[in-house]
Amino acid sequence: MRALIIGAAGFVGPYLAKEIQDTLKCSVLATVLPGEKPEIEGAEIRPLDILDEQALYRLLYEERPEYIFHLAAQSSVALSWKKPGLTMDINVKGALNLMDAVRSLGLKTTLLMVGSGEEYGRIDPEHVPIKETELLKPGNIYAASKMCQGMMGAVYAGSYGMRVIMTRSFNHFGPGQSDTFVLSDFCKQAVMMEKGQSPCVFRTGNLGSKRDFTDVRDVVRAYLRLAMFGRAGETYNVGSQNARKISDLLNMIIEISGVDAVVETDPARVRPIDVPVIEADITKIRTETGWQPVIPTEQTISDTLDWWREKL
Ligand code: A2R
Repeated sequence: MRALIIGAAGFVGPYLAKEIQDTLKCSVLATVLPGEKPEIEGAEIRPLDILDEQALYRLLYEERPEYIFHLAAQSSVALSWKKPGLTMDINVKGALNLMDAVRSLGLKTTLLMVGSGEEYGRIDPEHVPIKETELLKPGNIYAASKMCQGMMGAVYAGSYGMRVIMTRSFNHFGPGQSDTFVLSDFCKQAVMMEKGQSPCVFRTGNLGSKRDFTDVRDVVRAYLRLAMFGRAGETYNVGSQNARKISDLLNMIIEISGVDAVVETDPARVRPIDVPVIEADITKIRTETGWQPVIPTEQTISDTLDWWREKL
């Protein structure tokens, strides 16, 4: 048996590769963008740009994987404001290329398409925690691109009988995440202060919004449960169902790291439109697959701080 991870050089890929090996006990083929050189333990690595339709088709023709996990994306909301065309190309056209290659080859594959909690956009506070049946009102280009991916996944599953399963993954974090994501950025800033590499000032964006954060190691366990037990054509929230204010999480980071610092707003970190509360209702994934997150936020913060301590 063979599992394929597309876009494995990012944050989630190495964790997912390990989880697949532990759970499915099968070999993992991991694609990375040409030029990327990640360390992915136990996985065979191949270069692939998902916008190269022929290369994608050739890879699937040769490998015929039983499972495909689609992670490749332009995954930054901030960058999606600056590069909307690129975001749409990678997240929409890339996803379409993948599903259509699977269709045209007639592969009997389970295809997990990773979407985002951002797809829900501005939610009426009375509708929080958000169920999968909620109307999607994406508030940024990244969210719109992921919504398109999910809609295409439902069409491919419904019209061609393909086993396509979609996630709406809420914020995840942990060791190894880029500092373009808020909690990793705060952890990095704390460690720079510890090491005397920067003044004791946290530079922050919108601290008032509430977000639903899950440890990346819990997130990849959810992806495996969904690949094994999810229903074709269905979309599942992956989150904690426990939204927390970014300011509270910053305070937790300050407390765990022990740095003595002041907090200042940095206009460059403030998003043009921010959604006040995002929180997942995870009843569907919990009842259908038995998954729920188990790693406490304090643990994730502590591990992420340690990771930055080693890296910086
Ligand atoms: O943008 P880069 O250089 O970091 O490369 C990303 C890669 N990627 C691509 N892979 C193949 N063909 C492309 N045209 C292409 N463009 C970008 O996908 C990166 O190595 C990988 C995605 O990893 P991250 O951005 O670190 O996302 P993460 O946190 O691993 O999340 C996985 C999925 C994404 O679909 C997110 O939108 C979603 O979970 O939350």
